[in-house]
Amino acid sequence: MMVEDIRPYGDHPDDGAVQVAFTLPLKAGPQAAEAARELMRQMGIEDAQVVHSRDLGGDFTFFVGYGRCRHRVNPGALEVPRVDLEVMDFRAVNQFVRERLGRKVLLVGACTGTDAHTVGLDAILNMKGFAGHYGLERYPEFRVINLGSQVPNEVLVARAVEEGADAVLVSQVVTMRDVHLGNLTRLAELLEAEGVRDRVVLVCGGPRITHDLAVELGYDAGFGPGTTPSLVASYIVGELDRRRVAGRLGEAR
Ligand code: B12
Repeated sequence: MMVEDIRPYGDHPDDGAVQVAFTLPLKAGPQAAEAARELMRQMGIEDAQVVHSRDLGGDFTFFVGYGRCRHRVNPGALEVPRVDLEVMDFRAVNQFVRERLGRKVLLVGACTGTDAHTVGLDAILNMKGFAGHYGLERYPEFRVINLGSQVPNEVLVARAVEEGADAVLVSQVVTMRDVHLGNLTRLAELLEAEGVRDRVVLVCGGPRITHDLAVELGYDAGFGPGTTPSLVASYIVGELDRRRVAGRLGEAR
């Protein structure tokens, strides 16, 4: 179905109904509420109403607003940055590794820097998996080393080098003050400095990670919300195979 120029849906189709939430650096009161409404109007929201506000103390007020969004979007005209591949299931990935790579694949993962949010990385790596997909530890053709939380980049790189990792998987959930950008960049640079960047498939993930951002930071791929272990497994083994084939072609020349 070709969808064009849609608006949000609330009460009835195309009514544009939206809810927004934000905090203003203002003392709670009528002046602050009017500032919130004006801001919503400037966002393109008509019939802007403040339906909830709370004094956060320290001259900050939190607002929830409702209104009708004037803007429209044509989803068909958008280019979606993502890892584009055919996702194989558990059985197919293991078979692919046996037939195409002929050896076990070694994965080293960590939440790096100060980040202690392990749930996302564990969803991908832990045996029990996520959203009905087995985690990568369950794959007989993978060996997984999960270093856990708050791992310094240096420790992750040292372990990846020591073990001869095929892939390094990094999770970054906290993005306050763009801490993830510095962390991820330093890891890529460190692998480069150790001369192993080209020898590993380097992937990162987290709720605010996009594939485009990851590539921009020097990664092979980035995975955002809703990522399944099967997608990550399919990407890694596919990438290892592409590199294997490219290497073989190189030798033949
Ligand atoms: C649980 C949680 C915690 C737990 C973490 C426990 C643990 N062991 O992980 C605890 C209580 C410790 C915690 C602490 C903090 N938290 Co917290 N936390 C959350 C919460 C509620 C859920 C996160 C979660 O588990 N999501 C579920 C997983 C499955 O989703 P996911 O991480 O997106 O993972 C998926 C994908 O992103 C992807 N993925 C993720 N990683 C990777 C890695 C790879 C390699 C790949 C391929 C894919 C991948 O695949 C996963 C599956 O699809 C979120 C809010 C929210 N609702 O999201 C806040 C949140 C992340 N926390 C936040 C904050 C601020 C903190 C603290 C700083 C609070 C404080 N002031 O102390 C501390 C920081 C601690 C630290 N040093 O990191 C903020 C971050 C804001 C920001 N933008 O940076 C959030 C968004 C809450 C908020 N709205 O303010 N937190």
